[in-house]
Amino acid sequence: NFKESDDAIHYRQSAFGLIAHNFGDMGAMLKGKKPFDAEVFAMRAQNVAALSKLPAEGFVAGSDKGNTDALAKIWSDKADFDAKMSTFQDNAAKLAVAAQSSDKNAIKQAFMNTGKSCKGCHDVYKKD
Ligand code: ASC
Repeated sequence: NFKESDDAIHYRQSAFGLIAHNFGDMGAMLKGKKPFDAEVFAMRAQNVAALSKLPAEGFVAGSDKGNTDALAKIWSDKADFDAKMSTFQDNAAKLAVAAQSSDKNAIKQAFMNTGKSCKGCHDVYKKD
């Protein structure tokens, strides 16, 4: 229920920005660019899991026009796009669970799976 397609674009970009901030900090911890803080990491993983459910609402029909990197292919291949979005959400949920454990390998694997679902969608549906 957006008034203008610009509002939908702004909404999803805001959600993606929050996801990138949280996910990026987790990556910095896993890459040793900053100390690993399990509590902060788990909080960020929960943020990403919750935030992952937000952007989909912003992909309203016709919102490939305007200030966006979203490709029209999203709407012509909507079922595949939705499936990829759903995979991302599942992976983010699994990452939040893994982050509750102290199994660093499981955490890293879950983080990589989530990152792959970010990139997998960007490669196909985002302007470069
Ligand atoms: C990020 C970010 C993405 C993904 C992607 C993962 O931190 O902003 O778009 O990770 O690069 O491969």
